[in-house]
Amino acid sequence: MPKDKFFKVIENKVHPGEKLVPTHCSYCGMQCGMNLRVDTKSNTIIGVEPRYDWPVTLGKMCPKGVTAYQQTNHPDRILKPLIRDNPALKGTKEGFREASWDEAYDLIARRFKEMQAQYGKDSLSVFSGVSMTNEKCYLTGKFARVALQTRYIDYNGRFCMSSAAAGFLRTFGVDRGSTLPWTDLHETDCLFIAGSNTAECHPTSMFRVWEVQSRGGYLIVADPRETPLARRADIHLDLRPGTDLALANCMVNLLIQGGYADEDFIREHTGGFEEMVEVVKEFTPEYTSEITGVAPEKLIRAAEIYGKAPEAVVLFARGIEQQHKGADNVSGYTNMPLVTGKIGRPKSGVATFTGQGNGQGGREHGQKSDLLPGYRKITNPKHVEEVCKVWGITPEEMPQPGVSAYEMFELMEQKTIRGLYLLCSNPAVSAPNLNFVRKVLKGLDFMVCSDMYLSESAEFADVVLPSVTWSEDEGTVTNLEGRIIKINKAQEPLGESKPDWQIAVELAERLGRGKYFSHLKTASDVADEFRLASKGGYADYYGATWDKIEKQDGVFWPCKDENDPGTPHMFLDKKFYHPDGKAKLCALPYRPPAEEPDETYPLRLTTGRVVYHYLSGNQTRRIPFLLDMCPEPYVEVHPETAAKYEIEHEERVRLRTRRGECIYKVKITEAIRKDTVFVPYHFGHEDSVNLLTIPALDPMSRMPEFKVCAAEIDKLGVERPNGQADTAGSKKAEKEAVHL
Ligand SMILES: Nc1nc2c(c(=O)[nH]1)N[C@H]1C(S)=C(S)[C@@H](COP(=O)(O)OP(=O)(O)OC[C@H]3O[C@@H](n4cnc5c(=O)[nH]c(N)nc54)[C@H](O)[C@@H]3O)O[C@H]1N2
Ligand SMILES: Nc1nc2c(c(=O)[nH]1)N[C@H]1C(S)=C(S)[C@@H](COP(=O)(O)OP(=O)(O)OC[C@H]3O[C@@H](n4cnc5c(=O)[nH]c(N)nc54)[C@H](O)[C@@H]3O)O[C@H]1N2
Ligand code: SF4
Ligand SMILES: [Mo]
Repeated sequence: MPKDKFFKVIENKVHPGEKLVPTHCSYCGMQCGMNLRVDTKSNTIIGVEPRYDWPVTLGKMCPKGVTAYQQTNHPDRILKPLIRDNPALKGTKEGFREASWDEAYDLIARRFKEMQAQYGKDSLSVFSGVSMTNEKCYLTGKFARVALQTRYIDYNGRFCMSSAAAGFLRTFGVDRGSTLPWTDLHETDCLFIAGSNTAECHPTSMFRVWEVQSRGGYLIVADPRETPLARRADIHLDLRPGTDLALANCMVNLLIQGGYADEDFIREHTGGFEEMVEVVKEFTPEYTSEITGVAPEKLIRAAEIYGKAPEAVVLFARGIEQQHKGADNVSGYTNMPLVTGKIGRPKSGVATFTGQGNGQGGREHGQKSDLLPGYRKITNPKHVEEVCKVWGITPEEMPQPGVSAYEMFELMEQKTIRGLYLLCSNPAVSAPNLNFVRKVLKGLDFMVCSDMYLSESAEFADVVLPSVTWSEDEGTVTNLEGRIIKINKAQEPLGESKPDWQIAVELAERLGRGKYFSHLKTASDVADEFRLASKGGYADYYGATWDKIEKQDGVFWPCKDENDPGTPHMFLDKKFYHPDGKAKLCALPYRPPAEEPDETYPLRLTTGRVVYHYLSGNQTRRIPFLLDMCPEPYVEVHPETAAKYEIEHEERVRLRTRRGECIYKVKITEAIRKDTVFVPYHFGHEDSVNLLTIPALDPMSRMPEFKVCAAEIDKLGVERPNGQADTAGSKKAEKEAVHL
């Protein structure tokens, strides 16, 4: 890849007694380049330096990145397997004892075999995550299908990227999160960003955003909150949560009305235009303003800016995707570049901000209930046959498709699923409707959790297995551009912790399925089999060898063989992946959120992130600097709304929905709509906002509607609507007094 204008050669200084191990951050999809500083005497990680030579992030990191190294030798690491003999203590931190790997494996194998003998193969389930390398994600899928022989596997990307995936698949026939490399972004003329808190969630993209404006280009932001990104925008479309589809349809309508449609492109490279026009034509600025609450003039101006820009990129993130019409929102916004022909060339296109470090690769290779490696479908006999050849099983042995992440919890309640192997995810904090999810986790016959720290979910486990951190293993991940990059090992695993691929191999042996796994002795062995398994799928990684990744600063998929340099820009030949080679313009009638405000619950609750914490917070709440900066959750309330409720800044209030209630400190801010409140979701136990969220699932992507439900605020100390006296606030105060 050519280097861009920001690239400067700055040599990293290596201090005596140290070496630098080039790698990438453990957290978000930006995958900033970093060098871990390793003390050569003790061979331990002691710090971090930015990697100025990494072309995507050029030495930039955020507060999480600069402290990420503190995870590795953290005193909270689990150093040996833990077993809990007394199931009555499930749901607490109590009752665990340290055990040997042999004892843990024997217990797991015995219980898994007993359960499958009694209730069938599908009584076991796997729930995984994508903070793992491609190799681990791949092997987790194989472990479920070949070692456990169960249909029930799904993963935390279902709560993250599944709407983007479903929307892109429908529109393009392929799901690569970005059609262009990030090194193009600052050279475009207009960024249209919807539902992304970029400055806090992908902070190292911001220098490219600012560069667009410095060059005279435009920034349009659609978000109910005035985030740091929205504050700098030329136009802030401050819509009501859950109304994006109306806004997207309006943009497309105005682009067509304004004469910005590219008729040749539409005719030659898309299908569905007429049907789409039938739907979008209703979305006049006035009608759309009624639904979204955004002033008509702003809508008109936004469409004009996007329409006039010679090059433009549409970007979005979970704000539009975590809705029960998330996939429609994705296809709706993706209609914009398709109608205007601003796609399939450098500096123009569409991208989603991939969330987790390996949110892209982790969804392509078989952790999803219906997918096999290389983005193959488990329902397609040809695909199944291709993968069976690599795995050495027969197509009859391949399990059927399972169900999505939240639906697995529903099957646990029904006792269809009785056992769980959980790795790399913390659903006791991050799943919606937690009163239900925690109850079903507690009710499982047997649960194993692999994590490097005792997470809130591990508290429900019978056996906890100590995994390594990202810095103690090697492999590849795929960043938000679709660029496959290399994570390097900087330190030997702490204590007796092991990488998840090794745990899968050893456990498969105990389950009597060793012959399918025992040849995998190193991470690189897994990589070789993984590349082969992806070969011929459309997410083809076969040519992305570790050597090539190092030489080329990463390899963009698809990369079919050793001579293929990979594919930084998608659709340069204007060929989309549907059988007719065309992209689909989608006709998407508007529908409101699953739960609209009413008299009892008059506010819209939306949830999301802050810069200092990562996801369930199980990693970042252990880092002193990050916890100091953001020690607890809060609820953002507009000053006028606060006045109406007679509540003050920093006062504790009860926030409740039809599913539960939480006590939060109030943060009064002008940066939110009057009809909306916001809570960051990174906190556990009684502080988890997911006690309140609604499990309304998108019919296509099965994504829960984390971004909108109806809520009400109660002032504490006043009588509750049901007439009972209020005690929750004083309990919290008591707890605080003890802390002090
Ligand atoms: N600091 C930090 N960075 C992270 C993460 C983290 O936990 N912390 N997690 C990573 C992961 S896995 C992910 S998925 C990404 C998430 O990255 P983002 O999607 O950017 O983060 P969120 O805070 O979930 O939501 C983004 C924005 O959506 C807005 N929003 C809420 N409802 C709506 C709506 O109905 N419509 C629109 N248009 N906007 C709405 C919110 O106000 C918020 O500003 O971040 C990644 N980066
Ligand atoms: N209300 C609300 N809820 C949300 C969201 C929201 O915006 N609002 N966002 C959703 C999104 S986008 C996401 S991505 C999910 C994320 O939800 P989770 O999957 O719960 O996210 P993490 O906190 O990353 O959980 C990963 C766990 O695995 C551990 N871990 C890290 N690396 C490894 C490894 O290599 N091996 C093993 N075995 N363990 C490891 C970590 O310590 C941590 O406990 O949350 C979703 N939930
Ligand atoms: S922006 Fe993301 S990848 Fe970069 S340092 Fe921060 S958390 Fe890590
Ligand atoms: Mo995510």
